Amino acid sequence: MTDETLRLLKELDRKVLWLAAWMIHNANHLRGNVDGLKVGGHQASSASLATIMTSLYFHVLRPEDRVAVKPHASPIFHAIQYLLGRQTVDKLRDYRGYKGAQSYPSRTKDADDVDFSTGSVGLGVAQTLFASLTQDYIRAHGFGGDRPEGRMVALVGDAEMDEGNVFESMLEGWKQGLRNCWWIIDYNRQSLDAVIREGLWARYAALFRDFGWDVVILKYGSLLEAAFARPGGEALRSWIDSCPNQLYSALVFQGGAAWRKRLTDDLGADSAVMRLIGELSDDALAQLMTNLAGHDLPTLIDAFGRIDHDRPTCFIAYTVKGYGLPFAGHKDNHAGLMTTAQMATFRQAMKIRPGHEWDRFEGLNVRAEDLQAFLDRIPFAQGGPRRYRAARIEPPSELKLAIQPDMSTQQGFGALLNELGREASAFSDRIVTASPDVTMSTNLGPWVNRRGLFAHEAMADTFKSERIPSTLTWEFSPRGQHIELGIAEMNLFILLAAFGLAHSIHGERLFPIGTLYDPFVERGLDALNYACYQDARFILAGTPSGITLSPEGGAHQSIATPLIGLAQDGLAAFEPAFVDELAVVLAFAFDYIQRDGEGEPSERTWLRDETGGSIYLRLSTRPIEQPQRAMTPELRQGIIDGAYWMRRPGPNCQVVVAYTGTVAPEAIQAVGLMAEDRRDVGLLAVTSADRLNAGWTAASRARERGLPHARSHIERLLADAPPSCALVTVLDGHPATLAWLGAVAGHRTRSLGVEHFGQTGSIPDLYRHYGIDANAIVAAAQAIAPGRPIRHLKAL
Ligand SMILES: Cc1ncc(C[n+]2csc(CCOP(=O)(O)OP(=O)(O)O)c2C)c(N)n1
Ligand SMILES: [Mg+2]
Repeated sequence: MTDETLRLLKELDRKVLWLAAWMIHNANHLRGNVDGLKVGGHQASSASLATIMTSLYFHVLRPEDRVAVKPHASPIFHAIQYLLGRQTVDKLRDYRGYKGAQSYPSRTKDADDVDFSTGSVGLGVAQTLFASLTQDYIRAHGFGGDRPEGRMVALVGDAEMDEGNVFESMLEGWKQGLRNCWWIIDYNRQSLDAVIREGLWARYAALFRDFGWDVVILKYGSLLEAAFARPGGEALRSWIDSCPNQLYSALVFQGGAAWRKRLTDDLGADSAVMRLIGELSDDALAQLMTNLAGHDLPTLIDAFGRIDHDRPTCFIAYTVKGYGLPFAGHKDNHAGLMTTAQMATFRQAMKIRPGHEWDRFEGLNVRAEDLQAFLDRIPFAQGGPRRYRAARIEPPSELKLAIQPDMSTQQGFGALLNELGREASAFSDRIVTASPDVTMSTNLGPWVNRRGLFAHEAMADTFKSERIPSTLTWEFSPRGQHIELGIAEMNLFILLAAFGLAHSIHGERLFPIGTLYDPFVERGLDALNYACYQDARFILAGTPSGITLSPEGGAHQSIATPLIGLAQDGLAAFEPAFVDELAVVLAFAFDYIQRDGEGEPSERTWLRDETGGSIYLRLSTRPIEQPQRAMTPELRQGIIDGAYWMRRPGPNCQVVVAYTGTVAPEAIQAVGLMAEDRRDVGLLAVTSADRLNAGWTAASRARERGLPHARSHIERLLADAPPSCALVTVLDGHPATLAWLGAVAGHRTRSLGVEHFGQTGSIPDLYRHYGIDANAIVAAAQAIAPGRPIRHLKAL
């Protein structure tokens, strides 16, 4: 690096710090005074990463690299993009406001090319690891062409390292032969609440080395290193090395005079040290003592430049939280905001004239043309758009399958994938499956037997070569299409986020399918939410589910997941009862996850189907009798839209039973039992409470906004049921999932489902115990649809 480059980078470093601080100040003190928008901190957290990010974006990063920025360094990220001409001043002015630059970097909501969203700490870190795996997968399958390999970089807060998912991902990275991944830990020794424990860096270093990472410790900057080389320097170094984090932070906050007093108290007898610090003014002494590597451009650039291998690398970079700002080092500085008076002093130091706060080159000791020419030349700015678009890959319009008389949806799912694995096609070659140690027990076995497991290096199945009979071939190769994961469900969801963004981040479309036991959706829920927030595209199968998994035991039952399916944005949830429905839904899913239109909601369903999203299938291991029927276009459409009449209610209908999923036999049986005593009973098959609800909500809103004819699918269906009839809903899940159906057309409603769980037993035992069997459905109908006693209702 030339002196001129260093000079320009130093200017940029100051500028980035200024802009970030001003954005926050503007949002809080200026705009906040007008619109009452009081914001939290971020100034201190941002300042601690300013120099590291300056060195990366303006010098080290190449166009193919991708970065997850620590959530609270969002202002620094936006300031850098602004200087690069990739962010508008209006968005900076509206930082944290409506449609302004986001508080935490967001792929979907920010306009300045965020690579990975962050916010829920720990997830973005792991995402870089799985993005690197995605990159390797794409190359190994020969999809990526000759696109250069990028490094997947995470800027990690030291307190983020407390999140278990970070360690879970490291273990997985080790198993998968992780490459091209850099994690830079912002070791400011402060979390949100306090100063962290002593010596954590050594724990981290040992851990990373154990997992095969290169570890680079960046402790002191060039000023301190130069001082250490002078007489008295060694004593100074050992004093800092043994200085507790709390004391160091306190002295940083107190400044030069406090440093001098403390050093004189401790090292006063050492005349060389006293001479060394005696030469310095208080300000210069404070500058020296806080010259940690994370704030020293030459040290950082040298360290990053030395990495000449593709092994995963962890940099532990010592920093000061709030560096360069008045509350630097103070343990309470997380939400710290500079006062107007402090800002005025800072402005002066930065040479910013009032009214010119947002000017890109204001206050710099360099000519605007020179800086612009430099910015135009930096490696990061040389590539084209950072977001790719991958062409749509035509999925089969129909998935064919020989349906047996009795089948479970989980069996059907395995069989459908088996069919897809049978023949190579441009489509099926892009499917990639993953499962956290439940590949077999979620029925992915036949698919894996056909397509094999993915690994950098081929590895044979010894059981096979030893001719030991086994139903599963466990053979790894770079062409394999299944990724074996350890049990950690968070890893599954972060993997789905990474593979599900392959079209946008790596320019290659993949169809990721993840399977897990349904209750463990909750184990990975934040990561699932994170994947959806980034608009990753994948298919998730939760199976088995509910209390229907019966003897598997109470600990494995899932009650709340249908509500998760209903509420999770970006995820269309289906719970088919029959395998022919599942085949329709899966074919739709392969299309839906590729959509990225912007259009208006459909006039037919009021669903925002053009935008697409991910798909969640809640499946079951319970074999049930399959209907013998032809798949008509109308039935197909109903399944996709979320419901269809299994038995249309007659004009004098007194009761409608609406069911979801594997309790179909109970619902069908209940309708039969009531037939003699209630007229024209209707049976509504609900394949997606989520899509029905979304359409209904959107159509209601459309009417309120002046489109009186807007009608959703469920409104049209329930128009067939007379207002006087009663509605009984039932599913193996929380009853609230379908309870809202009563509000659609004002039907009296009783909702059956599972609110308490934990009991082991057979399916009949449990359905009776929790009140979702045929008898319970009939009893509910009798209670809310008065009439003569229903003869077949057994005394409960
Ligand atoms: C999962 C999650 N839990 C809690 C928070 C709230 N939170 C935001 S930042 C933070 C800690 C910040 O410490 P660190 O990562 O060291 O960053 P620093 O502020 O020191 O730069 C916490 C607890 C969060 N964003 N995400
Ligand atoms: Mg910290």
